[in-house]
Amino acid sequence: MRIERVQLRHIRLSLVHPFETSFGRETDRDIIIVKAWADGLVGYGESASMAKPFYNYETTETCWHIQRDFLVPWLLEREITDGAELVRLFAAVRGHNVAKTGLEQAWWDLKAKTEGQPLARLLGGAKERIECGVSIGIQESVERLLERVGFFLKQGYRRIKIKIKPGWDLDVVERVRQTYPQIPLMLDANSAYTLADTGLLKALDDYDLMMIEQPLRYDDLIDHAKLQSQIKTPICLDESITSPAHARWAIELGSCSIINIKPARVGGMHQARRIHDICQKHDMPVWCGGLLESGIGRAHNVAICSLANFRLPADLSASSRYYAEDVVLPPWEVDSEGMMTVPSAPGIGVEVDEDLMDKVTVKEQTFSA
Ligand code: OSB
Ligand code: MG
Repeated sequence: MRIERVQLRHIRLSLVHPFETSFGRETDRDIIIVKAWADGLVGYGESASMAKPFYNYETTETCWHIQRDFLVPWLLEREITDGAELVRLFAAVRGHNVAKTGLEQAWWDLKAKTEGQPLARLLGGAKERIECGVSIGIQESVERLLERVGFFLKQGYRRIKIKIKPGWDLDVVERVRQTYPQIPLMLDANSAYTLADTGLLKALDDYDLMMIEQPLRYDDLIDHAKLQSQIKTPICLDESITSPAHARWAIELGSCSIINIKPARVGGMHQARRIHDICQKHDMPVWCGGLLESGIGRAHNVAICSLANFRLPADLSASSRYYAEDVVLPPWEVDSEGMMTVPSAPGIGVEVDEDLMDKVTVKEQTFSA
């Protein structure tokens, strides 16, 4: 397949609720939607960038720069026949995985549409429905958090994830467990702790947590291994796993018991699938995290979730949980059993609302071969 034309669009969507983590508070999302043309078909991908370099070092601006000045010209120069080839082509740029992902996903959507197959099936996924969880940011009070938890449970979500940080941790978990003794519950620290906090992290063992996500440094594998040997709660890595090699290192070192795979963090669908395969071989469960994607990035996340070793509920919530209006039609829904349906139409399986896209566009540029 030869991509003839690529359009980058920086769009801005307002979040229905501000999203607060240990690294800051977001009120809107600045992301880049990639549209690519080949053989009369159109494919879409998403660079789920952040405006600020706090989750990782990329920003919407760095994504634009890396795409415009390096990745797009390379992509338009040649025919790409498989996903591995595209990863190799982009490998000359070190890192910048979020920038790579938008283009890589647009290629995968086009490839699936060319073959008349749903993307999930092209990737080798068999599941028809995906288990959904919800990630709840830091709130202004514990009462408000309990209310939010109740609200999402009533909608059917199968697992609750709570963001923590020093000062918003043990007491909060205690209160949530008092109110909801049985729910599948997990925490995400986004790197807010160090080994000096081992005592506090050990105390969390009493709360029957499914896992604690990324307690220590964003780039660490060694201290996480030391911590995992001292606590019972399974450690799940997010930020630390940016490539298949990192997944292998984490498994060899014992840095975690579970891996959160976000296509955007690892450079796209091919790398996400490789990490899935490595973990599957070592019997390590994975699940799909999110970066508050628009409906386009969410479609790619749904497709990857259909692979067998995605064994735990995803951070995949309904469009309305994030945005008043999503850029896809139909919007993503979660049913009363907390499940999302994998689309059966070719490619990502949802239409893009181009009128809405026009309304939320901050900047756009089109490139031709
Ligand atoms: O650490 O998983 C994270 C959102 C932005 C940045 C980092 C994270 C998150 C989430 C939200 O937890 C997951 C979602 O998209 O629902
Ligand atoms: Mg996380």
